[in-house]
Amino acid sequence: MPIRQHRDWELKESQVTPERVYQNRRSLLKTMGVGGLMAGAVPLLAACEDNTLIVYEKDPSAPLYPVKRNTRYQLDRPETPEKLATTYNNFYEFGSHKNVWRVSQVLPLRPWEVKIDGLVEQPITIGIDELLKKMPLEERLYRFRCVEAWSMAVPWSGFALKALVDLAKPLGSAKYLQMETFHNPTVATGQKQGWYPWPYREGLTLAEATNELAFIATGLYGKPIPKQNGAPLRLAVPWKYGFKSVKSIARFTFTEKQPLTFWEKVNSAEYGFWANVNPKVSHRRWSQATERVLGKAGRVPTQIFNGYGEYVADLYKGMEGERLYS
Ligand SMILES: Nc1nc2c(c(=O)[nH]1)N[C@H]1C(S)=C(S)[C@@H](COP(=O)(O)O)O[C@H]1N2
Ligand SMILES: [Mo]
Repeated sequence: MPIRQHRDWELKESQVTPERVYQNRRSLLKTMGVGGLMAGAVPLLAACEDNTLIVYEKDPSAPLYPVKRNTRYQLDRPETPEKLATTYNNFYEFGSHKNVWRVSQVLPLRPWEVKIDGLVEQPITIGIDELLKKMPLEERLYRFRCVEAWSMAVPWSGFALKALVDLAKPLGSAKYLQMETFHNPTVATGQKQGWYPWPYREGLTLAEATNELAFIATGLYGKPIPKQNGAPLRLAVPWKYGFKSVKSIARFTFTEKQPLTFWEKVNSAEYGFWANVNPKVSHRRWSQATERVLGKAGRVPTQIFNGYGEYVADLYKGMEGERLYS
């Protein structure tokens, strides 16, 4: 069932056929396996001419956007067109193809509880809307470089990960921050594939997590972040390969030991913990020297730390013996 998403404020009254709204709502809710959805978040549905099912979903965070841009972070290239950044995605929970934007629309976003636990003064469970109220929202333009050698440049909205670390009050013994995606195989059918170590897990050192660049994105292009890009909250660490930027986070855990991450578990020969961008260190199967910019012909040179060395190079001083770049 192909599904296309329009946010409720984009809905034109004339586009909705009431009978089909009524007929489809029940069947979609069934497909979604939704029991616990709040009344306010029940999606409105309509079928458009090509029989694509459109989900008109009330997103309670919508009025928060757009947020003020932080001009400290400038791009060296044009913004990627919104259409491209939101229709060419990696999200293995919904399949291993790039066209996950359609099937990911079934992910229910409310209620969305975020757990903060591990080595903290007091574990916290907080709903996403409460969390958004507490966090200092801003917009940042960041480059983004996938390990597969494609790249984009997008306006994320969200907050510095450091603000969440401060809220969590980690103990002195905490050295790492582990981040995990939801686990819901009924909805995210990719999670039925048992050879992957679900839930998707990533991690940073606390020094990385509190670096000014580490960002939690809750919006994109001045609107709530689309499901396919990792709603309702995902990591954005632009100096690392894209797989570090874990989507749809449900849990933050402070640990003493380095977390074993999703791709490291799948294939540790090719993917490690650090995964900092470096044009001089090839992937085992391809060069990382250049990248294909989404929406542009040809290739451009890749930069060390994806061009963010002035902010992050110091984090890795004295660690030259480690596998920092894959
Ligand atoms: N939970 C989860 N997070 C994920 C992934 C994934 O499959 N599942 N893919 C990663 C990879 S490989 C990339 S390149 C980026 C893609 O982000 P985008 O679709 O917003 O461009 O998400 C990362 N975060
Ligand atoms: Mo990626």
